[in-house]
Amino acid sequence: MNGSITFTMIKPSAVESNFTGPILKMINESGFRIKAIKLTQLSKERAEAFYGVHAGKPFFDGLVEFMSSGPIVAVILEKENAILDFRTLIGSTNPADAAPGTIRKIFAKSFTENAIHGSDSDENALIEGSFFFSEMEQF
Ligand code: IDP
Ligand code: MG
Repeated sequence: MNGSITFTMIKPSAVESNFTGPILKMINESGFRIKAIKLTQLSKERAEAFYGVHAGKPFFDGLVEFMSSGPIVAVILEKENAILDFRTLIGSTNPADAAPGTIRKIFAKSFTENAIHGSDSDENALIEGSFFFSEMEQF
């Protein structure tokens, strides 16, 4: 888990609230370099596939509904120790538990609408990045 690449999505509520710029600024100022970026929207089917590991959990339907409700910004990021440093920068999944100064603490609306995604392993960064970027294998 000490590779130099991670994948993130700025989630629909944060894009809708015009937080894309401020969030990317925090990411850059924390030492991450943008390798690829795109504004796009997930269909319900693609949101279900992306979050397939959570299928059947009580929050799954609401998560899929939310994640397909509007545009997201998908980003490949590079930094030494990318996975763990990025998870630290975004904070806990539940923004109520997120540390002060973290992206989720500052920009989240709720547990589900928690502003941003971050990959949890090198393996998942590759899978998730490839979900949006055909050139992922090059990074
Ligand atoms: P992560 O995004 O911090 O890796 P995961 O457990 O992988 O957290 O969950 C994926 C996403 O599903 C979360 O970011 C959040 O949007 C949503 N989620 C997870 N657990 C809950 C919950 O208990 N209630 C509501 N939404 C949840
Ligand atoms: Mg996760």
